[in-house]
Amino acid sequence: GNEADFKTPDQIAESKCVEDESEDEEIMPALPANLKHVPLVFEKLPVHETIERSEEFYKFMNMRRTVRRFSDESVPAEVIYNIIKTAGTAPSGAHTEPWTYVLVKSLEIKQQIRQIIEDEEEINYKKRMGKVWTTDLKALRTNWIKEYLTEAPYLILVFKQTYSFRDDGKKKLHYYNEQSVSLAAGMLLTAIHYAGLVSLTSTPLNCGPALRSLLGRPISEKLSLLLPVGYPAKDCVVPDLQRKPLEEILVEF
Ligand code: IYR
Repeated sequence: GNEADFKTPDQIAESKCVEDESEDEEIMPALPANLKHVPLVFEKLPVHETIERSEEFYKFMNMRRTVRRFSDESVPAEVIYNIIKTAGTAPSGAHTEPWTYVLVKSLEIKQQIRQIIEDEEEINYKKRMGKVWTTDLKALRTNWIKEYLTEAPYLILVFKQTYSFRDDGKKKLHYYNEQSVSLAAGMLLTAIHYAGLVSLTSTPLNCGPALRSLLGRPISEKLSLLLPVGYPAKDCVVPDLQRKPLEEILVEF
């Protein structure tokens, strides 16, 4: 995610202005203009229940930890499908749903992914990241050896669709695709945790194009995240990190 690919709808409209005006054809909306609006399905909770739920959910979410050592114990595929369906409920710009989840269960593909990532990460750690970055990371005890890429029963690769094509072959713009995919990834992590599984939010540096080709994804898609999903290894440890208290993350007026 960089600032450079962030454009407001106005900026996108402006950059397309010239071609749109010269083409004297009718603009087809991405969603039907006569799309029906239906009553919201909403159940109002008693306020005490809202308070209880918010507190319980916070306590539950505060137990989520990033895990780097996985067991090879299998997980039913339907669990992963439900998790990915949950991610698919995220809001998106103009309901473009700009995400593709590539699910890898095949050991052979996992090994190829691991090879690509370890080769790049070795260069990252030794050359690209630099002294400050590697020093900042020391406490997390990470390195370029990524056993989880072949140990975890599943890898989910989250691709951000920067655009797609409509049925009529015209390019479909994916507004706010960066934010939409990030929101969906948060819901994915939440669903993984709620299902009783663990994950690691990895962002393999410099591996996007090679992984995209390996998995046969189009050029319009960029790799956002790679998440191993499964159970933690028996002797798994996590760094004893503390989260910022509310006072440090909240500013109220
Ligand atoms: N991508 C590398 C390095 C890394 C970077 C950050 I920032 C982390 O929070 C953790 C790791 C890796 O996966 O090892």
